[in-house]
Amino acid sequence: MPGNTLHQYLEIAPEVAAAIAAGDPVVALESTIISHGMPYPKNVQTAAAVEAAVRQCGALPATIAVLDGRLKVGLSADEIQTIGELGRGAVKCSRRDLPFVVAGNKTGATTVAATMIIAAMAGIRVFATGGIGGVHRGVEETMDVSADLEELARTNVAVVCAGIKSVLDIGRTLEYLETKGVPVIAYGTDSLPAFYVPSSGFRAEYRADSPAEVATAMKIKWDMGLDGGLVITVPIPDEHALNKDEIDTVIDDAGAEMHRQGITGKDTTPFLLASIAERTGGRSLEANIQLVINNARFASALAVAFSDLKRI
Ligand code: PSU
Ligand code: MN
Repeated sequence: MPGNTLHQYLEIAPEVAAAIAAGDPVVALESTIISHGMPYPKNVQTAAAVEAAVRQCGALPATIAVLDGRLKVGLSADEIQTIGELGRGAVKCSRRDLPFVVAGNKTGATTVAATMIIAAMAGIRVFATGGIGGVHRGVEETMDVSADLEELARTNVAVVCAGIKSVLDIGRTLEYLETKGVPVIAYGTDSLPAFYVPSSGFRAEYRADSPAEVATAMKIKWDMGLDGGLVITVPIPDEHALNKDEIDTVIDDAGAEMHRQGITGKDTTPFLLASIAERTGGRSLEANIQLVINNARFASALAVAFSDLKRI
């Protein structure tokens, strides 16, 4: 691929490149969750645990970031350590940021949107994370709609997450995804999961009970030329879930504090995650870690099923 203008900025780790070329299962992982989503050193430990879970489940992990201006697919342990130590010192890169971070030879962590872009460039179709961005509460005032949703509308990657977090406006996020033609699938449940809690109370439009079912829908969608992503929501395991009423109160308080401090734009999600972790004495962070590992396991099974389908 070198020489191709699209790919001259891309650097794929040899092990990952070989797996992609062979059609073997690969799972993309984002890096903003490491730099901005969790504190050091738990962020680095979690990233390692997530990669290990992917390998255990028969797929190859490919954590994605921008390092010194290079779009990197498949970070080494040292590179993950760098992103983890940088924390909020890394540029949080979404679609709009990529050209400038690359042009400036900077180091940036990729959001769901930017990770999807780079995964698709590399030929990876399955991506695991904790939560996606969405329509924020108070959108009538702020117009804060995550670029993740627009990316899901256009880029062919299946994103496995733990549902829509209630720091967001869940109903409006679902409306937006419907308008943009993005399927939202709940795994093994009829109710849409809501990140820290297994159920949001919103009905999921599509339910799947096996990775193969989701893989088939992915293949058919893209065979038909229906570009864009899919959101597969996996409920947090009961033993790691938080209490719904408690977390709702905490989220309300964190949101109110954010308004008092005048925090807006790309700082919103990191502020809310940190504030919620503080207000729950770290229990939300523990839940977050567990749900990401759980998502990575499902995503690996999905990557295996999708890879099997392509071989038929
Ligand atoms: N949700 C989480 N943890 C995270 C994020 C979202 O529970 O770390 C990160 C992801 O990288 C996501 C980004 O793509 O926040 C969304 O940011 P924004 O709302 O600024 O688009
Ligand atoms: Mn935003």
